[in-house]
Amino acid sequence: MRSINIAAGQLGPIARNETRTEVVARLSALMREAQSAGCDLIIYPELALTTFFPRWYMEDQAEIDCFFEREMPGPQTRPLFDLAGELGIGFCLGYAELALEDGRLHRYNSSILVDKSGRIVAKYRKVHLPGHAEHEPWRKFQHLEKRYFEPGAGFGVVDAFGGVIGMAICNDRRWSETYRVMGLQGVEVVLIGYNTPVHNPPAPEHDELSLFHNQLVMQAGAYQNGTWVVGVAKAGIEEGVDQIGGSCIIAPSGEVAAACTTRGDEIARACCDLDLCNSYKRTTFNFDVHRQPHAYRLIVERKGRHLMADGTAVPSA
Ligand code: CDV
Repeated sequence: MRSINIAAGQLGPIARNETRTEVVARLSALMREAQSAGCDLIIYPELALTTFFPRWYMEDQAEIDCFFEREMPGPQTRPLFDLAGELGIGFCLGYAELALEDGRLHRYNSSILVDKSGRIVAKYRKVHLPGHAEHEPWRKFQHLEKRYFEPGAGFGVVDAFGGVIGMAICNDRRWSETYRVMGLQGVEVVLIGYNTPVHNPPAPEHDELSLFHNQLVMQAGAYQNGTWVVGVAKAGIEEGVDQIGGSCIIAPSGEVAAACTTRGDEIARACCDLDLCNSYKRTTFNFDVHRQPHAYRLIVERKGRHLMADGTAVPSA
């Protein structure tokens, strides 16, 4: 059997004044616990090294950049990589990335996959950046990801830990394309960190469904693509904002195999049988046999006209 023993490494709140060293100590404690439980890999949340700073409007770039990592590993994160190598356990870590590319600084909401020797084997930059770019004082708290980050380029997969692994971050999990693009590349485990407030300022009527929607999208993504999905929260009341927990590991059947029960630092673990993916990939969701890509080009009939996916008119036969 091909399997990966995976831990969802949920974090409770991180205060604004908590140092990287303090946070890395919390991540290390979870890593040790996961390794003693026999895990090969631990997944941490989105932006796991700091508080979720896009909840604040800031103009001072130096203040904003305090939440970003200029190198990975850097002096304060190196101990986590060293510990992974020492314990022989991999990890997936979300953080704010400051990158110098083409002679220009770029800021991304990123996650990396690190193997059991402490080496980075894949990086993902968040594609679906929710929220807004300007200060919206009517909100109880801001969600300024569109101000602080630029979007990443796509959803790749990597051969690692004996399987095909993909990453996504928070809002990405609500989009079926996220899973399908990776599903088309044969993904077997999708790793997702998130920070999701209970309260949704533009649509407060959704608040009581926050946890339900979280599970709904990840369970559907897993089942419809025959893949394991690991969703990991930064949970609890962080700087006055109540964030959902609900970290869980979902099987290719869509069933929850393991789940956290608190909103603090906690691991949930499951032995993920990768061969179980084939039971779905070779039957109900055998893409080569059953998908009809030609039919997906026609998306809507608007005002009596059929439109292509790009909004142009359907060419006449
Ligand atoms: N960090 C996120 O991407 N959060 C979004 C919300 C709620 C704005 C999410 O989809 O969970």
